[in-house]
Amino acid sequence: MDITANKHIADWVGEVAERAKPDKIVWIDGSREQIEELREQAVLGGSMIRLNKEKYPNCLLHRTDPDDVARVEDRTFICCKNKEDAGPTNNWMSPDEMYAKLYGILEGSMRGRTMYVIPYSMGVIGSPFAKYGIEVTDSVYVVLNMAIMTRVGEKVLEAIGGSSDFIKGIHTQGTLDKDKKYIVQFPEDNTIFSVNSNYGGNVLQGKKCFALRIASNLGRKEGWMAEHMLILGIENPKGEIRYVCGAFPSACGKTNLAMLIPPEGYRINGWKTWCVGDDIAWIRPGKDGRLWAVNPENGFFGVAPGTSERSNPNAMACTHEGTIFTNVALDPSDNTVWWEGMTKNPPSYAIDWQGRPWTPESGTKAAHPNSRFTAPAKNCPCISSEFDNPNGVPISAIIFGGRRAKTAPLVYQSRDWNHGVFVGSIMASETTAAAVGNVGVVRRDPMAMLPFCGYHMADYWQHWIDMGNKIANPPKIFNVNWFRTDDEGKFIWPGFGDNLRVLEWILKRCFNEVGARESAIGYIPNVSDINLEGLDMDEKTLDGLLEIDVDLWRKEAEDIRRYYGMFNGKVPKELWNSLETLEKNLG
Ligand code: GTP
Ligand code: SPV
Ligand code: MN
Repeated sequence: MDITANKHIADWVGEVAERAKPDKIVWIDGSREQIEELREQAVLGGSMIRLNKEKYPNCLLHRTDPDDVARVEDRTFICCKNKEDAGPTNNWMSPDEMYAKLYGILEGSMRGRTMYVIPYSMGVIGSPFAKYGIEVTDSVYVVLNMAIMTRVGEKVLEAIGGSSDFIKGIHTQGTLDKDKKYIVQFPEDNTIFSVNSNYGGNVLQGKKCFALRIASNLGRKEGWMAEHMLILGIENPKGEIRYVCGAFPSACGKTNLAMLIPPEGYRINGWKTWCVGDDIAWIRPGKDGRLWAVNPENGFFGVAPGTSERSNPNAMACTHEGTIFTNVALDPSDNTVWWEGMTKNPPSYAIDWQGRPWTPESGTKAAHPNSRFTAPAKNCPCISSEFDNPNGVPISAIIFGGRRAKTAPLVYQSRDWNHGVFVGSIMASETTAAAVGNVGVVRRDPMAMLPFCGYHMADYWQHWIDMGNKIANPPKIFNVNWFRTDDEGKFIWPGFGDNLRVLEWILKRCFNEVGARESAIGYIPNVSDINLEGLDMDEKTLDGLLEIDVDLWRKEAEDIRRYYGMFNGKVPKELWNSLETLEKNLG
């Protein structure tokens, strides 16, 4: 491939190499042979383990440094000229200061190593949604994961042509020193730096760094939206396929909903589900006045623990070929993988995610709670036939959701688009192992974008309001909560496949096929309108799941008022209006 054809790319790669001083530069051409060779090299070099060739053909296991297992939100920065533009929810440093720091870390960091240059596309190459990037990295792990998660290689260079319109990304593993770890977005320069990490969302830059933090800035400028959302097609017995997007915070059920299998009663009647995406949606207004969405990724970087033949057989099927596992346990008896929740009975002996001997009596987790699989989207048995459609799919509903033990009901519908934006802006959820820090603490995570919005959060809400004004047929906006608990702390709603019962109501609402009750927070289903057939749940329990505790919601409204106060008077008036309506409704 002609690597010097684009002077902007060649000059920039040369400049990075001059600083990082790698022994060798390798351009990723996207060929099967090159990827195979790098996989073999990783296995021979000891950084990856090849799994059972019959049960897991072409699958590898990787273990990260024990201190480098998740996204690091306190080390993630948005570096734009004015601090105000990053807003109160992002870490900020001036670009000059940050570049100086990063170039200091980059200097000579690849000595003795190979620098890989990965041209990649987010979205189908050539699609009106597609955006291109070049990530240079000294990590084979990054190359092999990016080759699954994105479309890589020569075709991307061809699409970029002579243009300077590509996102520059630099990654060096460095020393993995926790205190010198930086994940940095420079939205004004379309540049990304990840240093001293070699984990998932920190370093697979196409994902959170580009497709959300940088892309949210591009979307704001260009009139589209970059969202932390799954995309799911739901086919009813008449053969109509309707699409929904769902924004749930990290490790709160996007992958599971995106691959759900209808309950038996639904399957018999002809219901089917089609996965378009499990983590990120790029959304644009179409000529028909609807919103259209694509999944810019090409694979799944899914949470392993809890994934089983029972909870998510589609995800299990995804992982049986060409998959990279990160920080799961190894069952050495047959060289296969295991994680908590995969099977009822754990293996009697395993090698844990840190490479140590493990037994069920060890009292520790065999797999890290944020262990993941990187699987090609094409492996998914229910992958949508629209997956590669360059124009995406039309969206009927947007669904927000999170982990709330009490406050949020199973489902409710916003009164209109602006009220829906309010519902998204007040999302709160218990934190999970997807990011380093406390787990199980409720925090506000607007639109599931708290860690991913690349500019001022209140400007982002304004962008949502503006988008609503631009589209004639906006999707209806809902909120769901699969995670309400009983007095013993157990989930009341069965979740997973049974979530289709709620989706059915949501879609009926979108097409005016069912009524609803008005409540203080929005429209709530009539209990008889959620299909409980084949489910071991009575209407009284369902009624409890739909209950709105006025005292809790009054406290919630107070907290929202406090929360909005953080944004320096920039919260859109439409959202204040919704808050006032809520307060009034609660009395
Ligand atoms: P990221 O990839 O981090 O953005 O996460 P995600 O939103 O795709 O989360 P995922 O679907 O992987 O779910 C994470 C965890 O939530 C797993 O432990 C699942 O078992 C659990 N989970 C998912 N859906 C449900 C549900 O409907 N009910 C319950 N109780 N748990 C669920
Ligand atoms: C998330 O944390 O939301 C993920 C995993 O999807 S990571 O790619 O590590 O960000
Ligand atoms: Mn995610």
